[in-house]
Amino acid sequence: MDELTDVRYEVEDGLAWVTIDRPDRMNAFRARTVDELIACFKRAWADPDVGVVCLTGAGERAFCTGGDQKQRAETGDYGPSESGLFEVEYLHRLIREIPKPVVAAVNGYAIGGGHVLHVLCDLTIAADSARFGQTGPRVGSFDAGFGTAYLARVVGEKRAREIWFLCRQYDAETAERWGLVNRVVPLAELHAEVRRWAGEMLALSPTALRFLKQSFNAETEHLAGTGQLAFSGLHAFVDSDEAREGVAAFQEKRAPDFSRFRAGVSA
Ligand code: S0N
Repeated sequence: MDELTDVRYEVEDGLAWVTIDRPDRMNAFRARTVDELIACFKRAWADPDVGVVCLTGAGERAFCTGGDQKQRAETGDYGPSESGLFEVEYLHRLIREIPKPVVAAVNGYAIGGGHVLHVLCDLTIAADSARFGQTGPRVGSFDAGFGTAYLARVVGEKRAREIWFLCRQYDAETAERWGLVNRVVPLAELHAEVRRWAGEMLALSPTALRFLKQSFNAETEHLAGTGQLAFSGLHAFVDSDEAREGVAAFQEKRAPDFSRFRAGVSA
């Protein structure tokens, strides 16, 4: 990928900053954004000058608000991509597999697919203004792979189910109390705090960190199979009238009405 339009990539003293740069869409991702994020993570993986990667969002309002719902309302998908595939599942794999620590710097809303991205990062440092939550059941989507099962590892089953079943938003203090973030700082100090944490990791053995990351991942690697199943289900679900009601409601700025979909088809 030669030209970056949706993401910025900067390397600063061993730390690669990967910044989703779509503030007019609250840093929501379209297919091109995902392609660019993948290219940036691969670049950081290959670069021997990079020891730590930070994923963040441009501006002060949002880290990432998930899939671009306006694009989805316009075209029924997330727009064109290099391969023809919407590769968000591969992006999830890459955040886990890059053998260097990945820090999420959550500078605002981490919502929907954007929340899943920070959950998958090794560490999360949040601004005190950050807000966290899942919205899939409101807008006609779900991430029933790492987005649910790994989240439950992080915050516990009850809280993970609450996050998905109620689609509430949580403030940074709650997220820290729940173990969803490692540290909360004032927004103005977020960059410096990430720099400090990166500096400590950059002073350590990269090979030891690589083995440690892989050993942490090994415990939950089986969830990749669940994730594949879940994405297959999601691809079928997003074409349904039920999912379309969620997209239309978001676009029309009204509450969705899912009442007609309540009847089950089987036990
Ligand atoms: C972030 C929220 C809570 C902010 O609320 P607030 O402060 O009241 O601001 P708003 O006025 O709502 O927003 C300001 C402007 O930003 C636009 N905007 C916000 N989020 C998005 C978005 N995700 N996509 C596009 N535009 C967005 C608003 O529309 C508004 O614009 P204007 O000023 O023009 O009206 C609130 O905005 C919110 O709840 N946002 C939606 C969050 C959301 O539901 N995200 C999507 C969740 N789902 C996913 O991410 C799953 C996608 C996926 O991973 C997938 C994977 C594989 C296969 C398929 C899928 C799939 O879903 O299809």
